[in-house]
Amino acid sequence: MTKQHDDRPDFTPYDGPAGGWGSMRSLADIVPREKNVAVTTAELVRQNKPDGFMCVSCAWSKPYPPNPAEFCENGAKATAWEITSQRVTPDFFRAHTLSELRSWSDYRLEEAGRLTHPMRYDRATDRYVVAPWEEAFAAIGARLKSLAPRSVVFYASGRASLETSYMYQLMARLYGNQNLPDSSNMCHESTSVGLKAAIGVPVGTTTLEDFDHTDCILHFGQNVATNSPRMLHQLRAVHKRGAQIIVFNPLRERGLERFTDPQNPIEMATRSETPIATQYHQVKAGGDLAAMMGIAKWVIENGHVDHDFVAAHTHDYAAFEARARATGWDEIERESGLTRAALEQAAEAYARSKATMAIYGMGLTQHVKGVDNVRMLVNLLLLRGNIGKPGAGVCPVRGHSNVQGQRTVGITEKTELAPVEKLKELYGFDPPTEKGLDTVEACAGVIDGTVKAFVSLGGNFVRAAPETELLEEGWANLDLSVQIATKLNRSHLIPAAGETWLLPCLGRIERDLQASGPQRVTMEDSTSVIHPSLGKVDPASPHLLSEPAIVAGIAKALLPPNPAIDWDAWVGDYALVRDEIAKAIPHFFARFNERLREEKGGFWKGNKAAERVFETESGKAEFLVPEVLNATGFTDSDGRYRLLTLRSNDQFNTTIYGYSDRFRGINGTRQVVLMNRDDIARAGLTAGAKVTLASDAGDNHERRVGDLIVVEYDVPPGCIAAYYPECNPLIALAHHAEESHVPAAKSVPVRIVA
Ligand SMILES: Nc1nc2c(c(=O)[nH]1)N[C@H]1C(S)=C(S)[C@@H](COP(=O)(O)OP(=O)(O)OC[C@H]3O[C@@H](n4cnc5c(=O)[nH]c(N)nc54)[C@H](O)[C@@H]3O)O[C@H]1N2
Ligand SMILES: Nc1nc2c(c(=O)[nH]1)N[C@H]1C(S)=C(S)[C@@H](COP(=O)(O)OP(=O)(O)OC[C@H]3O[C@@H](n4cnc5c(=O)[nH]c(N)nc54)[C@H](O)[C@@H]3O)O[C@H]1N2
Ligand SMILES: [Mo]
Repeated sequence: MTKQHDDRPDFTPYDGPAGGWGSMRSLADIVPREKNVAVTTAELVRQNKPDGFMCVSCAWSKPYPPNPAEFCENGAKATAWEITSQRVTPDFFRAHTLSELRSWSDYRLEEAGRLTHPMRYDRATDRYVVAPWEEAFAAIGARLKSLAPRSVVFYASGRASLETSYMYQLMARLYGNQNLPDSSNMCHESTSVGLKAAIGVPVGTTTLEDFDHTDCILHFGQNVATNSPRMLHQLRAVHKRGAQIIVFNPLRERGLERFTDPQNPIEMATRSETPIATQYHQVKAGGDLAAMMGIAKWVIENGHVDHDFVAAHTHDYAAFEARARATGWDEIERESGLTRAALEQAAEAYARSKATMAIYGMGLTQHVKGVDNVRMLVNLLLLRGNIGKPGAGVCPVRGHSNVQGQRTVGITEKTELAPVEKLKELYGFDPPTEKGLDTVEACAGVIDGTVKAFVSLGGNFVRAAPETELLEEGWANLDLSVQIATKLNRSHLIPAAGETWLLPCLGRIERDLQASGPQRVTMEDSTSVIHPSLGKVDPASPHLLSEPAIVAGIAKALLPPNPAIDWDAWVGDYALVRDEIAKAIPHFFARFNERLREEKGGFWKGNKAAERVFETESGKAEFLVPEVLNATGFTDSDGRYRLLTLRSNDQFNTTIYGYSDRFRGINGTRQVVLMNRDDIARAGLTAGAKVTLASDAGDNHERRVGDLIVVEYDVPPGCIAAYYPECNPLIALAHHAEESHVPAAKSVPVRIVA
């Protein structure tokens, strides 16, 4: 039985595989709790199918033709969570003030169910009260018109469709800003910046087919069994073919060790398991640059560089080679926490491989040197010509199901990534060219008062972002907060000084009926495949509007009429929005609607780097010479730890499904800090003790998180781990990746106070 938070905490190491019966039991717990069992089961079968809906959980690629059951434990939880029969009605808000709701846990807030009515915050009673949609749009439009466009932020959380996202960025640019941060700014922005500079594209180069041809995978900082479980099918197949899977992760994550396919009756009946990793290296948090330098050094010094590829396709190799030769093994060992022998073993396997893929996640991107991490991984691939051939390439594993697609259609604060020339031509206006605010800059603006209004297309910004305490204080001074959401969360409970609107929308699994009939939407997965998605479940409430309808409602109240834009017609038929996308971004979306009809499983939008066309400054793939090998951005000192913030197997970002982190054996609580046995002793603590963590950012601002139970765990010395979002109050806003501004959530400097 899955533990709930009121149960007694229990820390028993898990010895089962990923997947398997544990995964089935976890589902058997959560699906009935959401009390929509018949609907959920039918919907699970439609998940990630050409005529079904795209899973609302992760962005991992969907095969075509699909597997009979292309869903996983965590995708099923996300589905059950969204189509729950629980409702947050006007009665709910009559019963609870916002002050009271602020004392609720993230779990309890979302567990209350789906939002049903558009609401306005009423300060006199400290409650949300029902308000008609027309009143909401008129008030929001009027308030935004009274503000300077540069003081308004339009955030997006990565789930909304390509159609909604295109309309949203267009509204912001017509209004006069590109303050369009997106969850990507807290996530894979290090990828967008790093890969763009290195190989000329901001996204990965591989597709699912590459898994059939690869003979080595370098796997850095990604927790597959929890965050992209469907990828276990590909990894297992790779392992069964006898290929190498070399993992670098400070934690021994179960899903990277072994897997039982819950959809395979024989494996389930015989309880057989497939190992995943062929080598597992417990690198220090922030030690990957050093580990990768060790591999590169061995490859170079032992004559395994593909000099033909390097000469034909890359730039700045000589400087990188000199740096690798000059770097000593003592520095590499110290900074990575790994032995020379272990790194040579990884390097030998890599050198033997004819086609290597590099897969990675937040373990690389969320560091002060996050962009260098990404570029160093590309260095490794370039050394042996591993870009632009079958079975090879770089594979960032994206987070939200359409986060990559939102960037593709213009939700970006960076002018060079948006189709501004086309927007100008199509809609006859001068799109803003002043760089917009990213997540870190938006937080800074809320804190210093220069941001006056915050519009959120999904997400839970206050909880997901760093510097929680100051952010919440600043939030309360806003003139306007607009929250477009499916479920209640902390960001909805900090009312602005001016107006606060809570606007409930349809989820992707629900039927979206408009003037021209039921609507499909589209999204882009981690490997740049564009998929259609059709919701069929009855909407959670008759008062919900679709996301395109909400964006159009605000846009019409805010903007002067434009003869080239008929917002109502677009809402009536999303195919018209796709025609606009095809015109604005023809190199990816030409014949968008036709291709959706012709290629039922979706279509690959293409990738120049995968054809060895590198649209970089030099026209070649760029080697990066890293300045330092420590990715944390701070020096180690006595009593200072590197805190890595983790997701459990029972959450989707700030959405907490329950209190069971099965693979890590942590059950019944999230208030833990995982520590190495020697570190516990050195600090004079014992397992089970309660401690407070304090930030050690050196800026004299006090940041603390208390009541954390010390759990003995296999983490490298000097590294400790605890959960996100509980630990976000410890992250200083200034502690972020240098070029990409991704908060450095995987190595936060902290001290332990008893
Ligand atoms: N079920 C579920 N699925 C999800 C999500 C979810 O919360 N729940 N979130 C979605 C989103 S938005 C995203 S971005 C992805 C996130 O998916 P991941 O990229 O897997 O992110 P995390 O779980 O934060 O941590 C990644 C891994 O990095 C390791 N790590 C930490 N520090 C380091 C380091 O310095 N070096 C190395 N090599 N490894 C390190 C951690 O031990 C952990 O195993 O998943 C998406 N999918
Ligand atoms: N310390 C630390 N901080 C982190 C991270 C970390 O690893 N460590 N990870 C970062 C990462 S990778 C990310 S992506 C961010 C996540 O940041 P966000 O994307 O802002 O947060 P989520 O928790 O995914 O947002 C959940 C809310 O989205 C709303 N929602 C769900 N579905 C829909 C929908 O279909 N439409 C609309 N309009 N709303 C919907 C619901 O109201 C729900 O409460 O957090 C970042 N913060
Ligand atoms: Mo993410």
